[in-house]
Amino acid sequence: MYSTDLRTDQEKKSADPQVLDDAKLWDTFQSRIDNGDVIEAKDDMPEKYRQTLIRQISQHAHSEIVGQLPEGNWVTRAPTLKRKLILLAKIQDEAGHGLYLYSAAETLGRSRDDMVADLLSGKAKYSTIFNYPTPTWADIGTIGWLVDGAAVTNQIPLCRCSYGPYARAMVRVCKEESFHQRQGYEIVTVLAQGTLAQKALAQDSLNRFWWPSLMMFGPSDSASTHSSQNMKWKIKRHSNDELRQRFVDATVPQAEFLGLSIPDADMRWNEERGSYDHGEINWDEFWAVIKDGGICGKDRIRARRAAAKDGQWVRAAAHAYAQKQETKERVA
Ligand code: FAQ
Repeated sequence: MYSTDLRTDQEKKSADPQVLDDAKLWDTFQSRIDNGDVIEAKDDMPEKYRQTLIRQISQHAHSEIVGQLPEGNWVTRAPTLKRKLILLAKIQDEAGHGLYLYSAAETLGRSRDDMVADLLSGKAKYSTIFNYPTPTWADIGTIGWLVDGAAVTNQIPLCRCSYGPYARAMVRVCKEESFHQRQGYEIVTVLAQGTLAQKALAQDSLNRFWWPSLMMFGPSDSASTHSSQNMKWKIKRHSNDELRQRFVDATVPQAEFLGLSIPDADMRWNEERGSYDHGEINWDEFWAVIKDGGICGKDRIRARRAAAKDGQWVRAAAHAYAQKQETKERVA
């Protein structure tokens, strides 16, 4: 795996996976998947499998990177030094997740520079959740509790994804996201058990983040374009609606324990299904945030463009250093 694209042309060439397009080879590939084989970077794979992984892994990486911004908004205003340290460490973890994920995607033959260029040009997607604002400290608790909670529900099955480099990256990511979820729930617990004003802050944040968190699992199964093929390839192990339901069932009792109300008048326990029924998600809002960036989309991209520009000299220095080392090694 490569953390930055510092490979020589020869190395890049040898890392390119073989592409499978012939029908017979597709069958062979599918048999490997059905057998539970793990696909590695240099294995033969259908071009569509490779492209779909680049799409999903790079979107996931962009989400981790853009996902630092709503929380970064609170680093200078965290209520105590301890909270500031925890928040800084969490944000740093998200940067690390982005790094593993870009590295995993690079094993499929797309450079990190190209993936980042797609993000900065607005071509690539990232999770809609990060286009919602974080105006109060309670939002930092809610992001940990709900956003990391939804992320970990979605990502635990990805630890068994058929593509090895992605699956392995997910193991560590999930451990860290679980910890993030608990730190967020602890922030919300302190607020919910605090003064009436603090509890109101926690409730207001839950009201704003509940529905966008449910949207993190993607469109309903009937509208999901990739689910069926991706489940066949064992990239996805469960459908969007299955994972969303799992998240709802785990989270509603957590809200009840805190004395907070889920902002859904139709939420009720369904004895027969052994699950909660929930109200209809506003899919118009979901697609509008994807298309237009919602409240914060323009700011998020502006911030990432500024970071790319300000960090250009660091990348140039790293390249120059790598080239110098390579020349030294060739001479030695
Ligand atoms: N936002 O056919 P499907 C995190 C797009 S990480 C934007 O169902 P698929 C950590 C989808 O790309 C959060 N777009 O797609 C953190 C597709 O568009 P395309 C990110 C979305 O891939 C926490 C179209 O809709 N996690 O939170 C969204 O089978 C706290 C049709 O959808 C991952 O990326 C959305 N919510 O299933 C960081 C996990 N949903 O490409 C900081 C890995 C769908 O055809 C702080 N990804 N779309 O133009 C996945 O599991 C899947 O890609 C899904 C979507 C489940 C997200």
